[in-house]
Amino acid sequence: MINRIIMHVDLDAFFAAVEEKESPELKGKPVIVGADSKGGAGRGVVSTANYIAREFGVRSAMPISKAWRLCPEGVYLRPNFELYEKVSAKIMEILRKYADKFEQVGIDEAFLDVGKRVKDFDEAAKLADKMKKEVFNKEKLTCSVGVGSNKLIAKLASDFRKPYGLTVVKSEDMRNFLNPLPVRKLLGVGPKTEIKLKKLGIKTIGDLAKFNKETLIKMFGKWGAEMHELANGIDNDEVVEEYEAKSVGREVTFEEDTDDSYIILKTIDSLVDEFHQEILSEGIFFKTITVKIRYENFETHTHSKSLINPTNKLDAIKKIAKELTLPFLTQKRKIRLIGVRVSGLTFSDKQKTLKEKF
Ligand code: TTP
Ligand code: MG
Repeated sequence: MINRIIMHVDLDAFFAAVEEKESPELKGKPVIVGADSKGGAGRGVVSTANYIAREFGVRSAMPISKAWRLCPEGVYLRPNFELYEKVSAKIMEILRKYADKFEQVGIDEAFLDVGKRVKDFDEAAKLADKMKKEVFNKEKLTCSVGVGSNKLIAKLASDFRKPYGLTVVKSEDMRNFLNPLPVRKLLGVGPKTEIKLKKLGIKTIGDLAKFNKETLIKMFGKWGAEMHELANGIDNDEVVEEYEAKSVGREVTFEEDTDDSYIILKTIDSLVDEFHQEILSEGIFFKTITVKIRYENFETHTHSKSLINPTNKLDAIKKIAKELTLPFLTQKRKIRLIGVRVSGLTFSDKQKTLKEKF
């Protein structure tokens, strides 16, 4: 895991930026996308706000009624997810060309491993700049890019300067970059952990990095050790193609977001039934099963399991797909999309002979 060069790209005020691009009359105004504001009486939350609305203090996940109090002159819009998904797909297509390995992690963000196509961070910076400009020229949207030696640093870097920022953190600058950042910036450190850490006198990532690891383990268990590693800039997580090129599968967006385990598990069965026929008729055997889950806020996760011996069995896919899904169901969060895919494909002997003949 040496000398990696990873980029993280994140679009600026994504939903609001797409709305502004569609309706030029919004330019220069505060734009808030989210639940129905109902003149201040609306329930539900803000999905996102453009940078002008953020100057009024409006933020993602804030109650829409509070946003209204802070910014009554704002333009309030309901989200148009289909449109955002279309625009996202176009942008991802552009970004993908810049990567050796590409992993989309949300509707507006992706990791790129560029270690094979650039020789150092300076070249990576030039590549990132070119990429940002291509996105802007073709889609009229701005993104911010972070470059670092792993995913952790790249993500923190893309968040560091926004909008339309480019932050490159060379390995030798990593410590100075991380030290002053608040612990909340680390993935997994939520409000509760933040309070516990504060009681230990830990406010910044630098404080956490030099704190005694054993004490953290005593307090937080395995997560304590992981947190300490992150604070020290250690992250070996690789950029993985969401699905390998050679794969078979299906995904579906629910008509209505759901946290109903019965519906979700039934959907897995029917998705697998759909593509299993293809597996049999094409004589495919596979090793890896991947489940993809997208929550209502578009946060997307994939979980995979690889078998030692390739199989083509219907029951095996269903069983493993459900095992991989269960941890997502215990969270009682509404799910928007679910997908199941098999990869690491091999073909049966019959198929091989056919291939050799033609
Ligand atoms: P983010 O990238 O977190 O936010 P953003 O793109 O709006 O703004 P930034 O410039 O800070 O990156 O999320 C991407 C989109 O996901 C966002 O436009 C709307 C949606 N979203 C929600 O619906 N709810 C949320 O709580 C968050 C954080 C995002
Ligand atoms: Mg964004």
